Amino acid sequence: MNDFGKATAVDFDVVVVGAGFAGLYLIHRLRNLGFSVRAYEKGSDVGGTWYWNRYPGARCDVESMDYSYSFSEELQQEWEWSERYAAQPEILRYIRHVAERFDLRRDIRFDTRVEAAEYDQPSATWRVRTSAGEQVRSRFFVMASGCLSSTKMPEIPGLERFAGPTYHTGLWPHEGVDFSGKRVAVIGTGSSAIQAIPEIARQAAHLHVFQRTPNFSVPAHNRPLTAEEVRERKRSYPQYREQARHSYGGVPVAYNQQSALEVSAEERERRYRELWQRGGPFLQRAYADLLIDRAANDTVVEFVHARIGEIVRDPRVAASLMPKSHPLGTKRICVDTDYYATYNRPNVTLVDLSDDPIVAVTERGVRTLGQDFEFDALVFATGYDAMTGPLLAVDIRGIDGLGLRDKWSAGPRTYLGLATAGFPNLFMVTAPGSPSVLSNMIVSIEQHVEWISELIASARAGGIRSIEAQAEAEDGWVETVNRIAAGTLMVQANSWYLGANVPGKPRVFMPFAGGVDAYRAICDEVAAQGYRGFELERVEIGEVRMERVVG
Ligand code: N01
Repeated sequence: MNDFGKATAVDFDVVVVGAGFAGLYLIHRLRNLGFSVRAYEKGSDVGGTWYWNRYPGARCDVESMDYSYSFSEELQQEWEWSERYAAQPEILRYIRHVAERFDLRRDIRFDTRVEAAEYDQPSATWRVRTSAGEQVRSRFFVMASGCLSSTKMPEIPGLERFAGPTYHTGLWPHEGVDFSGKRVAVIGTGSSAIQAIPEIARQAAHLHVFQRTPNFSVPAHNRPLTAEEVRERKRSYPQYREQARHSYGGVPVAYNQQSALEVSAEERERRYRELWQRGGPFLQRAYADLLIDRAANDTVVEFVHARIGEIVRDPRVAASLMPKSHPLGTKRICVDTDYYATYNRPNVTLVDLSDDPIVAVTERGVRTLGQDFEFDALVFATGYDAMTGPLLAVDIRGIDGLGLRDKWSAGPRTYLGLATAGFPNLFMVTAPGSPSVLSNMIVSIEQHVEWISELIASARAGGIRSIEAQAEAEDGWVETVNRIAAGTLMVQANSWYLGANVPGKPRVFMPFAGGVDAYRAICDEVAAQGYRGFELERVEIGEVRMERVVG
């Protein structure tokens, strides 16, 4: 235990919420720095999102050799990814391997939720209460609870009336589900649905897909990795990872600096086809202005509409599948295997809800304004209360009992997406105000964990017992995040980036859209300037002296 300058005794230096990619790396890093850590995890094992999301077809849309930790050269050399895009079981095996390799489970309490955490100002410690009735005190409290871990059911009357089984993609039964011979409905057409639909269609007697808003999806072109590819990437990993850390989205790709409008229609078509053939989410980065200029974006929208028209045989179904209400890339682009082609199957029906919305779930199925449907099983692929949901699920109280839920009632406010004024010694990994969901999560997680651990280590070295974001620094950061988002088309879509999928949620663009490279540079500069924008409280023998570091 570290005394942080004659401070009150604590049970742990740091309490961490979550044992996914972020929580595990925090345990490892903090432990290596000599801190005592306790993590709490609501699941029965490690894995976070990959522990819960076991729906058929669940797969990462970032390539496996990018979507993996870089902090240990031995780890990245010894682990063998089998496919270009890893499926959920393989990612979960990887996370378990990491937990075992670094002996991380001994600091985790599974099947335990953190219900409340309260800051005690006189002692500058956090009192944390869990669902197991445990109360512990720690100097620091770190939320590593993920961005997409609070599942959301739709606001449809009668949900409880359906007589058959219902599933949410984000809470899938561990034993799997056999849909053979069943009449199944999938509600929703986001990333989860787009992966699950082709798999469920292969099994079910009949599948109805209820679509409120079509999404843009690009083929993954997933395939096994060749031994040569793996060898080559492993050989160049140190440089490759460094490039990833200094890229826009956490994956090193060469971005085209041209405008889509300054090249000929033939050249554009060639480039879009090349990226479509390559597969994966990079179509939205084909030209520099796709996410900032509607006319430029229209060119890529037209390209995708044409591909949908080519793949889907029934022109009416194809037309329904063509997104028209938002520019490409302003909602998370989907990456699929056989999604559009699935609608050519005789056992698949698309129900376009745009002018015939769902009005109720009934005992036997789903009722729209115009029709009643009967099913044996319902699958809700209706998403998450993203980013703020997992943070606000815990009753977090800062100075003078201020609730985070109250402080954020008009939308999340953070400094660097890492801390929030009024809540000293609380840190958040990949929270609103950081690149998080707009980036390769693992790159962002590593950067956050390293930054937070270094801050905690320097607090110990300097006898600092509390660290709090200053309100003015936070105001400035919120303004920066908003300004960058407002310069893009991303604020035009009703996306979960803006909280638009949760009725009543304040419409605030949550992630930092300036890129991981720029973000990292800002975080590094803040640290180099003695943690500019944070207020540090140093304990001197027999007295408490406030030290302000003003940026
Ligand atoms: O959730 P979503 P998701 N009636 O919110 C519909 C990540 N992820 O779980 O658009 C009818 O995107 C809703 O319709 P609408 C990724 O970041 C990654 O699919 O609101 N429909 C929408 O179609 C992703 O973006 C991977 O009109 C209703 C759907 O439900 C994020 O997770 C895989 C409805 C929800 O889509 C979330 O994806 C999976 C209602 N009442 C997920 N309510 C990969 O790495 C909601 N909907 C590949």
